[in-house]
Amino acid sequence: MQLFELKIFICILLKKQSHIHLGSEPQNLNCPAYGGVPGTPGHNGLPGRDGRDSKDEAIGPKGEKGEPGLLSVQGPPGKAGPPGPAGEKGTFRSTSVLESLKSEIQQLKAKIVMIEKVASFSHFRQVEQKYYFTDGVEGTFSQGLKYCKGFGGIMFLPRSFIENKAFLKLVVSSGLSSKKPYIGVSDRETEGRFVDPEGKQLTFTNWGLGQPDDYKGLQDCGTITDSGLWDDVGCNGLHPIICEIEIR
Ligand SMILES: [Ca+2]
Repeated sequence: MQLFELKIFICILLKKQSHIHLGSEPQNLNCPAYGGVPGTPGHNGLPGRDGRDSKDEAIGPKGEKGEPGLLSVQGPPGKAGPPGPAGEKGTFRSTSVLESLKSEIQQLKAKIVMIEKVASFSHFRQVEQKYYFTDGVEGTFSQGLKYCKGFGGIMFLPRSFIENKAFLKLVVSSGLSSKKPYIGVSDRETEGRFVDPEGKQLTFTNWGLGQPDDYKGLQDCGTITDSGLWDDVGCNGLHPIICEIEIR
């Protein structure tokens, strides 16, 4: 052992003895040292403080988008906006429906009035929308036309076999069949050309055999016999008047 190494050994020995026997901190003995083998690297230290206080003001990258907030949390209402432009004029559909209903009610009331009027006669019969009625009054053909018109109807005129049959039943049931009631046909305007009360050509006829014969040139108005067949007679004779009215 060389002298330098011996000094080091003695110095270290003194340090240990001082620590063991005296229990005191090792004395500051300046032992000579020499370069030895490098030790193993120490552990990493604790993380440093956050960088808020750093003078480095560099801004970090933008964070991820957060979760949406609670829907139930509603902010206070905003200020009222300016009034919008005026809307288009409405269709008033409810008004038109109401007017339609009023019109239907008026029509129903009118029908009821007419039916009550027909029912007030001593004899009446209904075929579909047509009502035939009479109270047995007798008159001339012209009086009959006026009479029926006064009730809003016309002198009865069968326009089909069904109507002719229904009319005959009314005539029989009212006890008027033997008196040959007038029907609304005549050829007063043009001989041989029988027309209805409105002057229109007939679409249905039920003349008896050999009729109309215009007997002695004095028969221009139609009647119905108790067999349901038609016969032309004089227009000034008195015969039962039967009217018809169509109620839709
Ligand atoms: Ca005749």
